[in-house]
Amino acid sequence: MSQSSFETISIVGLGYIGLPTAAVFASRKIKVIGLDVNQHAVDTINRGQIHIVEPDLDMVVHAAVHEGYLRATTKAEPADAFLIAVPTPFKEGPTGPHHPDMDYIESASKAIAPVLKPGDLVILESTSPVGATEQMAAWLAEARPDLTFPQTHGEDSDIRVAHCPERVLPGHVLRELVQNDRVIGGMTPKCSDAAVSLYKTFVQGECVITNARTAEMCKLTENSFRDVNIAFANELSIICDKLGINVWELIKLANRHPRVSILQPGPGVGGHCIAVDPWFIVSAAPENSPLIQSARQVNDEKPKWVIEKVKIALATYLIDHPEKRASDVIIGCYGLAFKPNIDDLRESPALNIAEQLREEFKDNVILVEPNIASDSHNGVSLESISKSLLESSIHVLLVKHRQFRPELFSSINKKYIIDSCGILEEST
Ligand code: SAJ
Repeated sequence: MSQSSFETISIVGLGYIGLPTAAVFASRKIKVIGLDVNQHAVDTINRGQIHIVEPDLDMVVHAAVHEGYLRATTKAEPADAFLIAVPTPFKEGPTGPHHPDMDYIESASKAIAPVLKPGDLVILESTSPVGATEQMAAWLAEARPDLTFPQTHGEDSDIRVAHCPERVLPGHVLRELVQNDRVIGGMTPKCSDAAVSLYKTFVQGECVITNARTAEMCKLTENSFRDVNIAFANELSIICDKLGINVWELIKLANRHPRVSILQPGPGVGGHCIAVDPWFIVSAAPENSPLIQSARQVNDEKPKWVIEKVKIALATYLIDHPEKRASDVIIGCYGLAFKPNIDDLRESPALNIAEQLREEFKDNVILVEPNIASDSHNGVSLESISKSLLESSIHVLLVKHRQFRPELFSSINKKYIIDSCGILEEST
């Protein structure tokens, strides 16, 4: 299939992945119809604006809408290729609380099924459990018995189906969409070829072909690898604290070995990917994934450890200042986002720690998040860095935002600083 076979592309799910992908296709002068259940998102996009935060995306969407290449709707319309980029969270299920939730993929499949026609390509981009692409194809086939699908008709099917997982890093989405290699898992070789020709309209990286199940597992493996590596760093940070060793220096030294590359400890692992995707492997093979499960546990428990450190620092402060009572002591929390230099609070361990501290110490906990424009979060006012430096006695460093320069904290006694993310280690 040549590039020109795709005159119209429909992107289903206009979130953190779908919207940038829609905008990039549209910037290549391909007609893109964005489909989303969220009327507010659809209206915002049709005004040429965006409802999510991602550098430079506003410009690209604005141009795409005003040049007439991108349009959003809540009702499916015919297209030559459909790209599904909806969330895959977890829910309570037979394997426990972390069972993959396929409801959004099912609704998306049922939404596009009525408008499919012979020759169309359907791609699942959402991070998915192994077998999800076959399941999606089964839902499509059930809804459209008049069309043939790869699971029954192989290379001769009317509809081609593939899994091509997204792998872009929030904050760098527009660059990574174009430059990253893509894993293309077609249900048949013809499905893969069709998907490659679609992505080649803008992907400069290599499009590497495999089958759908391997592509699904590949995406889960990438995020699990990162989770396990971060868990190792987090475990080391707790061990080093006990042994009086600076973990940041230790990791820097160990990483000088040509075959060692340890990631950085932090207050825990957040976001909607690394803390979720490993569970899709666990729920498929609970008996065979002790390492992946332990990593999840280590990372999920890190906030608790940070809170314990805050309480120890508070106790030390009160011993050092017998004239004060706990109710006099202000605790400053620096950073709420799930990682540095973004405003995204989803599954953020920093936010979780700050909220738990507020529950216990109420208004004595002040929050600083320079990346959030609003002056409050959930009714709690957000303070400036300078106010917190002035008023707080305990300083909890939670996110290594560029605004939290190490020298700001240089005159504060280290006993009263909990540096969970290595801000004080300039060159880490
Ligand atoms: N973190 C650490 N230490 C580190 C690196 C990260 O504690 O050394 C923490 C962060 O602070 C954050 C969490 O891990 O809380 C996740 O952040 P991240 O930057 O590692 O990843 P995400 O969730 O923003 O994006 C990941 C990426 N996956 C990989 O790098 C393997 C991205 O490429 C994927 O597309 C994305 O997940 C996704 O959508 O799945």
